[in-house]
Amino acid sequence: MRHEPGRDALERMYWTMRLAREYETFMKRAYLEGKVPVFEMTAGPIPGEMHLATGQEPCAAAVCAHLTPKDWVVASHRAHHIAIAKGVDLKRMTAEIFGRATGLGGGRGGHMHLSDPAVRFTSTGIVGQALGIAGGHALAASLQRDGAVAVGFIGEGGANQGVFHETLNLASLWKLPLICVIEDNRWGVSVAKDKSTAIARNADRASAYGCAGEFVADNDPWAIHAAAARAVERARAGEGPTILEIETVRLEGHFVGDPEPYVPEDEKDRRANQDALSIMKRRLLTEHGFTAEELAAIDADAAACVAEAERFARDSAPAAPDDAYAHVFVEAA
Ligand SMILES: Cc1ncc(C[n+]2csc(CCOP(=O)(O)OP(=O)(O)O)c2C)c(N)n1
Ligand SMILES: [Mg+2]
Repeated sequence: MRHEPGRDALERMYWTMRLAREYETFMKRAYLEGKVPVFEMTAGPIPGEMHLATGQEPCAAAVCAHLTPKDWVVASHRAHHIAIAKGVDLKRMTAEIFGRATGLGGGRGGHMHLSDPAVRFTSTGIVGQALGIAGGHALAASLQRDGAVAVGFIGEGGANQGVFHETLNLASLWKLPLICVIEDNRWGVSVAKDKSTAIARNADRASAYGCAGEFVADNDPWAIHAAAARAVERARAGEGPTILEIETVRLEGHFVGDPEPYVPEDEKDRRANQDALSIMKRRLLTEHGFTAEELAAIDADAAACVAEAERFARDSAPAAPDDAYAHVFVEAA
């Protein structure tokens, strides 16, 4: 397995990151429809909360670059970039978020309950729980000896949940093919990591479980790609789990509509220069021989995919209220 991404892998990673960014730009616009000037959570085409992963795209694109269709991915409440990187059907995902009958879950779950069994992707709004579910997939893969690995994506806040300890303890004991990706964006809603977490690096917790731990600084797609390659290799070789802690940046608020009064001004200023997508684009042009035309074609392709998904969702019928109890109760015999 290549630790240094070749041209095709770089193109694929850029495409994935670009698609995720394009998608979330659209999502923010659509979510705010009907909600401005007065923010009202139930107004407009998308009800409920909306969490964007703008800025965190490399975590998903560079990790999922190593996965095959048989591998499992579980994401948290900030799931769009990960769903896209695992190949979830964009049209049906958008319809789900819009509450349409053509959605992945018939429009019942919405943005925080995205699930696409066809590509072995699911998500949960319960903080930290993605790791527990991924641990279950890893146990199944281990028992079935099918060579699959499971990746659970959580935030640094999720790493302080009990499920983190329980899952990593057993996964390490049983040498399960599990990768725990921690997207460390420094914030759990408005709580800074240094106010919630006793140690600086969550990857250091690996020593408590006897598993591997890797820390990747600066949201760097190349470094994430290399560390993820090692983690997947270990998992497939039966060497057990890896905690892969990635220092990333949340460029938007915790949810759309969060004015972030708690983020220091100098951090907001710094963020302006920490956009991994712009940095990657610059590096592809200056260090990797990509042309501006090539990247513009990828950008246009991503925009077209998003436009198609938006059209599909808006043209679909809403989930029927009469259908609300389907899949919830069974008839008693
Ligand atoms: C068990 C649980 N507790 C609290 C919440 C409410 N909540 C949603 S997101 C969040 C913060 C999560 O922070 P982090 O894990 O760092 O992820 P991030 O939002 O930064 O991606 C909280 C407390 C929840 N969804 N589940
Ligand atoms: Mg966080």
